[in-house]
Amino acid sequence: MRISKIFNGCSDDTDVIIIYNRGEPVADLNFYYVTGLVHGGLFEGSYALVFRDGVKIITSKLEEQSASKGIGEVHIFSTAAERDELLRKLVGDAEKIGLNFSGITHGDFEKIKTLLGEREFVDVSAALLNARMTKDESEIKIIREAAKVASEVAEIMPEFMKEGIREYELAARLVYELLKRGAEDSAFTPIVAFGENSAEPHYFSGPRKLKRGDFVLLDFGARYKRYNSDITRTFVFGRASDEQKEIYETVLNAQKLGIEKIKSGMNGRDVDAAVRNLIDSTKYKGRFIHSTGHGLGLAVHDHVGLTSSHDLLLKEGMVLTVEPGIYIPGFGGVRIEDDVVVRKDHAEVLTTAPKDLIEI
Ligand SMILES: [Mn+2]
Repeated sequence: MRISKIFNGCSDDTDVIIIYNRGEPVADLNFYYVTGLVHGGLFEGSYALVFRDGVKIITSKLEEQSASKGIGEVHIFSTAAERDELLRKLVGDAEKIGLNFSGITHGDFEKIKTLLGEREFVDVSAALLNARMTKDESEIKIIREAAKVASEVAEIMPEFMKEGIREYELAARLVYELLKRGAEDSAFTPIVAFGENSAEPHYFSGPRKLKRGDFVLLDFGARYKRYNSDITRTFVFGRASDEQKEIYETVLNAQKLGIEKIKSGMNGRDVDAAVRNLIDSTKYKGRFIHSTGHGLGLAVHDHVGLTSSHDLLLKEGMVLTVEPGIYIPGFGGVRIEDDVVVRKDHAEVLTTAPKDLIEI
């Protein structure tokens, strides 16, 4: 199924797609997509050869056990020379070879060209991205699990919000609670922002201590079986002021409207416009300074989502975030984010933590 989706986006005479996973920091997530290898292993320096009738994995002895849990035929090497030889042998006389030009280093491309000699190399990065955009039910099941872990953590975090705790202490607790619940990792460096720091959408966390009256913005996710969730909740430590309540209610209404608008056949640009217009019709006009949402999957930013700068025809099985915010420099900001699956007539919401304003 995944293979035919990918080849549908390639020219008819493409013989094989070679995915080379160098490993961090240039891991090619497509390696995991085509092999289904979601149960561990690093697979550094490994190849997945995607033929129309199946996948062949070339990986090292270190990964032998994990490799057998995927869907490909596994070939093991002990030395770099053996790996080169396996690649030459398994690619055989394929003439037209697809590569992920967006995920391979120039050096690795040159190496493959040297190893395989005179062939035609074409870019199949768009075909890979397109195939990955609509998730199959096995992928959705994993993301649902990742979302469940993140939701549970979002729900219990107020317990740990005490006067004087520092942002990075709360971030450490947050990551601990994720892993304790079975996340294999934090999906990304969590954002823990108190007070005025919450006005910066991509803040991380620092030594700022929690004070009465602060907004507490938590944006984080769980990585589970290589897939990610992404959730944001904003709290008020103490009693919320009228201004804080007004900002919060405006964001919440906009976020709910965004979720209501999502269904298959809708344009992501129109969802973004509806959310943005709601905020811009209030005194917070112009304070929503990023896109409404992004695609979510093996990558946290898996593909373009709900934004004014791109058309995106929503299709069943797409997984998107919906995360409007309002940011007032020097004062603070609110963002509320959920993960949803595009269904025929609605959006299925995967993140379940409460969204009404919580005063701690
Ligand atoms: Mn997000």
